[in-house]
Amino acid sequence: MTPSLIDRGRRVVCASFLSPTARPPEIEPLGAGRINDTFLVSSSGHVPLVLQRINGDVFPDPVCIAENVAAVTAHLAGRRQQSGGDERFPRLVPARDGKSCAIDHDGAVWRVIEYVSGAVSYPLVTSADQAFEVGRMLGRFHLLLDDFDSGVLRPPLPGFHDLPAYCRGLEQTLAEPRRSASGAARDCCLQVEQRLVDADALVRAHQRGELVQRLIHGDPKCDNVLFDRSTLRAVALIDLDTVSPGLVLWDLGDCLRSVCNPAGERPPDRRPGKFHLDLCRAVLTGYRAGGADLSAAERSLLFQGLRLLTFELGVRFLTDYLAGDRYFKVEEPEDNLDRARVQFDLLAQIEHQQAGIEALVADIWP
Ligand code: GN1
Ligand code: MG
Repeated sequence: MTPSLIDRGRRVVCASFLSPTARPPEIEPLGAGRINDTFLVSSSGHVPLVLQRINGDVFPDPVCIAENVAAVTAHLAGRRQQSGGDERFPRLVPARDGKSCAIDHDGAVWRVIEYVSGAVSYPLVTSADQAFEVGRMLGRFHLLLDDFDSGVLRPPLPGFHDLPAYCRGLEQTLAEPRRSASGAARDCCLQVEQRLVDADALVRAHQRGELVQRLIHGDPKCDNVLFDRSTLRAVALIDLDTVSPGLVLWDLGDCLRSVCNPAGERPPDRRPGKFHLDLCRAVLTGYRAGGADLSAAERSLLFQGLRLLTFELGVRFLTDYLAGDRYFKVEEPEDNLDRARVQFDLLAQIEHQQAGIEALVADIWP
């Protein structure tokens, strides 16, 4: 079969990262990211690599993303070595001309990171042991970056995790939707309306100085954790595009909403997800074991963090559905609406279990 233009473009850009003597590589899709395009590059005589096309419609400055990732991964590798941990954080592989990324004939930005062999990621968490490991890895990640000079990073995605801004974006989209808000979309809009009143709870706590910003991952959902296939320990947190200063509760909230809902973001049978308290306990116990700690204010607002991050993702999926699927990749026309419904169902469950979640936090941080 004759390779398509896109295939040929990918091959040309890939060559800028491989040694000139490398054999023509095999390039196959990898993972299920909703934003970037990711490929595994294998070529005999060369270690396997991960090639990614950074989505320029989402990230306003894709070159800065590649440079940020280079700085963060270099720091993680250094700290891991000093602390003797068993992590295997993949590093950015510069192009042959020394740059952090390569640009193809269409102006798209590509970068390459090391492939961690013998490791695997799980789209859904299936046991408390896995949940503990995800939490431990997030704690370890926060700990290893606690001395990183965030001044060297450029903001990857302005407005990321700004929930009041996402709510305003939904309102604007509703004024001129690409799809009308009927049926399930209307129900989701009602869910949003009921909760607008305290959508800025974390922002206000930050403005009052109760919550301080630290370096965070931004997207620590369960499939961004790599596990060693033989030890079953978590060995890396990947997908560092959104690393930036932020609230640690954004990370914990996002991690918990992802890990504690083993039905996933888009169950094939559209069954509502369920929030599992035992997995929540395991994640938070793991987080503590990873060495990171929370301030008193962070502990008391942890439930809000989980609640508001789940709410936020529901608002983002819903807005994208109404705006005509411009941000998250979709396979079916209703994908973003289904994803929004799952998050709003999960949100209701989280709210219903508030007392249990708060008791558990008090138990882990007595
Ligand atoms: C996106 O690209 P991916 O799949 O790692 C999104 C996250 C969402 C997630 C939901 C930059 O992450 O914020 O939580 O989808 N990343 C960005 O699956 O918007
Ligand atoms: Mg991501």
